[in-house]
Amino acid sequence: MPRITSAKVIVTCPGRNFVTLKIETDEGVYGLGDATLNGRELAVASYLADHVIPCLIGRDAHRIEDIWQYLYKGAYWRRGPVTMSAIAAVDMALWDIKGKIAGLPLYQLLGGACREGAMVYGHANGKTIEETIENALHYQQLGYKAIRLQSGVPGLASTYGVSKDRYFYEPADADLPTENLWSSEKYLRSVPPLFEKAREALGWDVHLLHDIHHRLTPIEAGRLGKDLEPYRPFWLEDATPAENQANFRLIRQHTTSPLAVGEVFNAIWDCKELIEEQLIDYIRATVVHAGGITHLRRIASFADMHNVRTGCHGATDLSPVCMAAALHFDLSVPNFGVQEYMRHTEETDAVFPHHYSFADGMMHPGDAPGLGADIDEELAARYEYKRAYLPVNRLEDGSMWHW
Ligand code: KDG
Ligand code: MG
Repeated sequence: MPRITSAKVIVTCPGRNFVTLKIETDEGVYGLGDATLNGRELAVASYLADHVIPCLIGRDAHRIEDIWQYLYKGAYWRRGPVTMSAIAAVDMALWDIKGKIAGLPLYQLLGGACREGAMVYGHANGKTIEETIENALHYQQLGYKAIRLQSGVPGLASTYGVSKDRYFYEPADADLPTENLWSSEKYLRSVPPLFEKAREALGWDVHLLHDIHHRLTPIEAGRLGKDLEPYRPFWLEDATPAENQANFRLIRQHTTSPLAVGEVFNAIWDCKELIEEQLIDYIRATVVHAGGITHLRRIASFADMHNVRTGCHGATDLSPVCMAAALHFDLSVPNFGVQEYMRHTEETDAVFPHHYSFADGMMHPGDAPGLGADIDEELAARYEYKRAYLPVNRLEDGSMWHW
């Protein structure tokens, strides 16, 4: 039995902050887990170092489900992004250890591959529709079969998803939250022409996606969904905040555009009605923010019963360790839909060497034992934590809005 002898939290900032858990065993095998929670990194680092690691020492690293239940039920205080990201990091690291000891890539332990690779979507964006389409054509040339389109909104100085750097979008951009101005009316006028022109330029053999980033009311989202129906979007993401899951009932009544939601979800309870009532088509929960491989598989099985497919969040704030875990998950779940792939910078990839690869619009986690992702601790130590916040939104009258 591999006993956990020590564990530590590594915080590094190769261009952006990442929190990584490393668990060591008496068999000389270690495992890694991503614990990054964008803009709240140190809260998870402390939760792990101060409250979780002391409970891990001496435990049998093979007892993944039992340790998951221990950390979830045993804390008394359940759910929430901090708790669930910490549990996720432990879970990922334990699966990594199990895979390494078995000498098998994680997807083999999860039942083996049900597909040759995971279809990923890339991010095309630009200040204008023309720029976005030019960027999308580039992704199409690279072989992407699915492309997310985000464009600047005329009359608004900035908006979610439109990057200063065309290929690497980093929203957590300042030491204190940047204040942005938002107008749903202006935004709603800007999206249908983007999709119309994108279909003209890119044709119909590519999936087109769009992220609303929680900014519309349900009835506005219903209207946008209807307006976009002629262009057959693959999905509309995070149409409205989902704390009240009934919001999606209203959207569903008005449009057949497929709906995706859940990158901020932490537990199966966050999507119980959404899935049970078939109010969504894709669930976006991720390995790192939704309790690890163990819990995400539970969500995926529940979703499968209700014709909901997976579409894991894969922005740059999810480290390459999480990306590797997501790809093993994607390869092994029957109801996989698509995987987001925002690409990390070279600096980040150097700190986290990994075995996953991209070819022809698909990704594969590789066949190295465990997750197939590592951390270069010496290099990581050169990048000190740098406080960085996500922006906030205000409406034109000054009141706070969803970012
Ligand atoms: O940390 C927040 C980002 O991951 C998020 O804004 C990115 O919405 C996002 C997406 O779909 O990638
Ligand atoms: Mg999103």
